[in-house]
Amino acid sequence: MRGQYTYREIIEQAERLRRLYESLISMKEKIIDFFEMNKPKRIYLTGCGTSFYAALHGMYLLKILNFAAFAFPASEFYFLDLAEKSSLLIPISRSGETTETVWATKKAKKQELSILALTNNPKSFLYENADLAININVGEEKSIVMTKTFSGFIYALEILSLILGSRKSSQLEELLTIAKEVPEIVKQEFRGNEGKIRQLAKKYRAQDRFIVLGFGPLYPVSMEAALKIKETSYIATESFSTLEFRHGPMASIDENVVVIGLIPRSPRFEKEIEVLREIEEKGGKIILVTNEDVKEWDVIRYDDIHEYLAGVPSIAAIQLFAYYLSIEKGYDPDKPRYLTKVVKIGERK
Ligand code: F1P
Repeated sequence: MRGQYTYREIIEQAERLRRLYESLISMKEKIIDFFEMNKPKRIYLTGCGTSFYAALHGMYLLKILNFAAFAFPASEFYFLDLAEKSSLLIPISRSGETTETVWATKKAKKQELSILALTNNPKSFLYENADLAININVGEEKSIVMTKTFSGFIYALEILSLILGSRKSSQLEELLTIAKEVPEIVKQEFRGNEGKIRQLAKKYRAQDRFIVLGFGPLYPVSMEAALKIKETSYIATESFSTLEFRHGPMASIDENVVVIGLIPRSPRFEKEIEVLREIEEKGGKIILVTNEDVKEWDVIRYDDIHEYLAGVPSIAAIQLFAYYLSIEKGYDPDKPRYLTKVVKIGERK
């Protein structure tokens, strides 16, 4: 059956993330000790494709908590020689074997950076060569497209950053406890919205332009959402940081565009919603993914959670939308054309 793996992997993420939370909490002291021992001046995060978007999400989270964090695609980290002494590298990879991520990690090791790897493969280069390796262990992903693994990576980075932050702040310690609610929120989100998401995919099956908007840590999540639609439905989907949309892209809006806003409750909620209103005035169609009670537009709503933890419920909705859109269009989301599970390119010395 077309898309059977992708579908199962999207839906089972709630259960997998529950286990991931418990496993990271059981590593709390080990993670704190690792940072205390290494005391990195800077934290670099890297990866390719979907895993790079997870790295960017992690950069926003860490920067918000006042860590000096930077994210680059693994190819850039490697070729532009971006490693610096006394830093930490967090390479992220589902396979743990992607060539550029391996190159970046090897180079960083040579330059004596410490390595904290995030992977879903404990039998990989990354896992075996890291100073501290975290197996997100969300189960094998048979689909070529990454769904539950991306959710696992961003959830792990949310928990990891809050573990580090909780040393200094009781508010962050509280948020770390609240993070436990994310898997249940995703479960309820699917329960309450799957029918609507399917309808939306039907409604927009002939659409040839989508745009996804997200702010801060949700900007890379909007990139990943756009990538999911591209990979599974072959539609050239763009993404922008929400308030950036007025600075040029607005000129391209007409009635043939669907704009998906990933906009959780936050102190800037109204400011972000205004962008969607302006898009609608110009003829654009709107889908809103939010935990707020909004009556206008097609809304995919999830239960309330702090915006710091809104990444997983936001992407989960679009993973399911991309799956149904692909099926509606007669494609197989398990095996998108031209893609392979792991990109391996000729070895460099
Ligand atoms: C990275 C990646 C995937 C993408 C594709 C090719 O893989 O770019 O994000 O979906 O299948 O590889 P990895 O380093 O996370 O294994």
